[in-house]
Amino acid sequence: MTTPRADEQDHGTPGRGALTQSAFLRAVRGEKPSHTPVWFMRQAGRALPEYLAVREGIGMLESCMDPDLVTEITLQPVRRYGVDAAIFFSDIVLPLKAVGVDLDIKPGVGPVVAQPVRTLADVEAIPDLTPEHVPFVTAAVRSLIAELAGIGEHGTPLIGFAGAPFTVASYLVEGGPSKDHARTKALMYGAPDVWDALMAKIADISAAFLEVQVAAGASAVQLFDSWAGALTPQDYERFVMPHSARVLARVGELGVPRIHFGVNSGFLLPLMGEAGADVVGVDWRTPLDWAIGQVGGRVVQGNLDPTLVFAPTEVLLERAAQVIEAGRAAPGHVFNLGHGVIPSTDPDQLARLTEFVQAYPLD
Ligand code: 1CP
Repeated sequence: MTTPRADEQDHGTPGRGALTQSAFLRAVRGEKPSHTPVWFMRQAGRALPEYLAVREGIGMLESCMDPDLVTEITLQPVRRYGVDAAIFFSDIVLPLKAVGVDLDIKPGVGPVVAQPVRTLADVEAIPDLTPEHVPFVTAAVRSLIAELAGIGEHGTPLIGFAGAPFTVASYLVEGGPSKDHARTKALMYGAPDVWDALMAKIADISAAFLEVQVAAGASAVQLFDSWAGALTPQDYERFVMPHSARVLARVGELGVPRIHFGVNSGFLLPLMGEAGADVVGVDWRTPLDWAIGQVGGRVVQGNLDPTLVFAPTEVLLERAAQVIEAGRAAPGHVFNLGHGVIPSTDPDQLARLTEFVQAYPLD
């Protein structure tokens, strides 16, 4: 198996190979695809028995650092569902671990940071990320690109991802998952200089992490600002948007499409688009037709309620049809759930949903 050199790879620029003609990359560029492309946030993971089997006895972060395992886990949902894009298997806190931050991902909990970051000295102690910190990411992306080239009519694009500065900062400041992000916002309001230093540090790390994935062949990127919905638009604009914009601008220089997503982010959608997104991800609470009016002619991604997989299949598919119909008002629409796959999801429901979306007539 040969892996293309970084400068030979297809990053979704028109005219550069079959992958650019895939439904996902066509939709993302605002061109008419053959069908509405579909993939699912958190499509790899605990909903799949084959994932549980390969992860047995191996920690989450350890898995993320093993290129063979990352390749296998990333491919599992592509094989099972035939989705239109793969998403790199990793985690938003992986780059922090790679530069030496003492953290773990605890089963059933999520990321836990040993010494939460609260002062300027804490921020300055975090090293910048270089490609040498994450050779296993480069190796895994390269092996995935080679495998994905042979899946689907035009090959299957790989989406790289990173956490946006606010969402990553929340884990670093709180020390773990949080509902209200109270300490994080206390730092933001109470020590804006420390806040800006922390956000700039994370922005550099996230941008570098995305650059590594794109250099190795990822066709698009998604910046996850999952918890940005905890902010008012004013606070988002002052304290968060400039830092996310820096990440997106750096990736924009590489010429790959950029998706920007947050949960409960209806009121933030215009700003999340203006931050430098080509595609705005819409969470399930936000009506898709309204969201399309908010994002200034941008392509949208979303936004079926992830709990609909627990409804009767005909209800699931009826709601999916409504999402596809609403998506027609945008220059392009990538079908997705409005947040990640819930671990107790029956994979057969996602298989039916994928088939339905891909077969839905667009004309
Ligand atoms: O042992 C396990 O299986 C741990 C569960 C798990 C998995 C499968 C975690 C811990 N992370 C992941 C992988 C992951 N994380 C992916 C790749 C898989 C895919 O999409 O197919 C991605 C894109 C993420 C991104 C991520 N991690 C986000 C943003 C997306 C979102 O869901 O909003 C966030 C917020 C995290 C933090 C995190 N990591 C893990 C958990 C359980 C959490 C959330 C904790 C919390 O509620 O605060």
